Amino acid sequence: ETGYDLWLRYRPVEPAWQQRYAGRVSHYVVADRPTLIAATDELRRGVAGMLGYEPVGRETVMGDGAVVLGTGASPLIAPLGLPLAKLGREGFLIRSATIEGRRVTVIAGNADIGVLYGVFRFLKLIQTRQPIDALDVSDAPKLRLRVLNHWDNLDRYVERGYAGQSIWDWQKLPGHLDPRYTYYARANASIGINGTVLTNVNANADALRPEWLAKVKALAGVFRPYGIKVYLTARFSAPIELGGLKTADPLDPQVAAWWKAKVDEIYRLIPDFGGLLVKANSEGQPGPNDYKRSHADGANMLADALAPHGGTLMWRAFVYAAENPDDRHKQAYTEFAPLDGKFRDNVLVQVKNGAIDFQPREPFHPLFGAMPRTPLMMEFQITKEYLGFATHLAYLGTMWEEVLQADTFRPRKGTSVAQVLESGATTGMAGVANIGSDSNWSGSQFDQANWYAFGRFAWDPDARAEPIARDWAAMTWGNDPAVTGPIVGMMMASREAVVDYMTPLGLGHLMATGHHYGPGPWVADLARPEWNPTYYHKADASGIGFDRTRTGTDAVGQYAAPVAAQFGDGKRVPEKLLLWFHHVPWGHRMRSGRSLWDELVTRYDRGVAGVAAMQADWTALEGKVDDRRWREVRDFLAIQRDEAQWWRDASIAYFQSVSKRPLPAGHAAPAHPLDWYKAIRTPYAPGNGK
Ligand code: BDP
Repeated sequence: ETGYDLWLRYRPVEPAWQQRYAGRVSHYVVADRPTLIAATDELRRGVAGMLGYEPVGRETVMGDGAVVLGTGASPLIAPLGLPLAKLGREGFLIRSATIEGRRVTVIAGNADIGVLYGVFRFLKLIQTRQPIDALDVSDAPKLRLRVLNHWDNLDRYVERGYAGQSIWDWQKLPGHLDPRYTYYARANASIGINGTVLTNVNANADALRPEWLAKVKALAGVFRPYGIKVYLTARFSAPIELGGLKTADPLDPQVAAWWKAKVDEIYRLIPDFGGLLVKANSEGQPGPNDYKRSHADGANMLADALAPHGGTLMWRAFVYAAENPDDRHKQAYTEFAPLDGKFRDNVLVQVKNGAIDFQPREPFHPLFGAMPRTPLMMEFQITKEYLGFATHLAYLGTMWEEVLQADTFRPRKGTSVAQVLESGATTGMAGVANIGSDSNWSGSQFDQANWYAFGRFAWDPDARAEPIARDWAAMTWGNDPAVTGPIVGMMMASREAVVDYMTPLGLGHLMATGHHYGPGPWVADLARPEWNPTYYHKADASGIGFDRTRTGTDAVGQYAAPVAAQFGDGKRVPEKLLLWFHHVPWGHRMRSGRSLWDELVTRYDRGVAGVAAMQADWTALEGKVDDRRWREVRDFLAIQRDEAQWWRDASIAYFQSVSKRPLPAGHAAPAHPLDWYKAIRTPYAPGNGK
């Protein structure tokens, strides 16, 4: 196995289960609309793989074991009076029922897409060996937009992508539709993803040219039956670059007219086009600020062009400016919070989970809860830009759960980030994709779990990481508890291990220049202060950490008062965020009784030990999982082990040069002097392609 099959492997079930399941899926009742055809195709494929025979399609119920698929309006389902109303357009219901005296399983939705989602859930029950004899399952997504953001350039280079080239083979589109596109759509539909932004947020206006739109239209055609809409990124200066205008000022009527015409053109080609995503005035991208207009001015102009077509505008809040001397943590909030209520109804402001940039651990972004009159959507990064790329095993489910369950205290105690996302008319979650043309899709077997988990959290932000890991492990590695048990254990501990060996105790952004891979806590020579690791850790002879308390930059002041009080109090702040918010003396007594310095060293070692433990668990699985995937994971864990040690040694060597403290007893000195680590030029590591 290469991993290409993802979690849709559909391998044969054990004989005892085969007997239990087979009687329940003897045939299915046919349907002829595209999404229902996709649903029945999937049912056939899944049953053929797992139960060893192809169920046939019939016009009506022919006997026990029929699977009846359709909407509440279908003649066989309507008389059952199923409670579909509250499930919305994408929800579904799976119920064991009797039709014409026969025992059947009904998979119903209000729309065809619900039926497709229901089929995937039904198959998952078999994949995870649940009984299917007396089913009454209903579910509906809690968020409306569940989208992948591909940071894919038109030349197929994927920014921060570690899984090969972009899967969009633009050169062969629209003439050739790679079967991989359909597989991609199936995989996404299986976890409820219903949108895909095809192009990089660092946008190229060319994507909006007619010849590219023809390619986009072809992809949209493949994805449509699977309930997936396509979106594009809009380069704010496109009216100049493509339209020959002198300005891209959002308040200039000619500019607005250009965008309106462009959007109309897109919808003529793709009537169900999803909308646009914009990165503006951020890291060199053009935007409304270039014309002294606000982000709301820019967003609303584009939103107005999309509104007549039902399109959505996603506008990113990831901004920090070179000219702004303020703590980078504060800049997005400072710029966006005052714009609350100023955006059109079809705008979603897309906010990263933390205020800096996808670090292994960040506190939740203070904008969540701070813009009650503006729909906010979450942006998670599935691709592991700051967590060791594809080779390091880090299951992100635990990180996302931590953020989603954080209490914003806005408007009151008990309002989690998840609840903020779920409130409001338009809701959504975006995930920066980790998908590429590698045979395993995501660059590593375990990174598939992050794609999978993203879909599950977008469907239900209140989901929990562990059951998701269990489902993924069973579907991806088989149902033997002796295999899934250790795998889930590895996954659940993995991200904390990365935090420990890279950025423990609330540190962040400590990587060397040019990539976001190896350690470089000493780097202090980059043009913009906030690009330097020293800006983030502020280690000096007196201590380490970024003072964001009231007497520091007062970033804590952007949180609700009780959160600010907790984060701002050195005694109450969770230790895992201590150095994010406080500059702390090296000798500070930690909860463990150790000094901060000793604790820091202990954490680094704990991280390395965590990787060693994963290696041991994986070694014990040899022969229990297929050889090729087993070896790939083994190799990657060995790389991760070496690099965890590198992070640990380089970081300790550097911080010791500042703290001037001895290592605590039992903790080995770095293998080399500091200069040795400083001299390392990270071997090829993909950057941002700029
Ligand atoms: C950073 C990446 C950069 C992205 C940027 C963004 O390093 O490549 O363009 O975020 O989100 O994490 O816009």
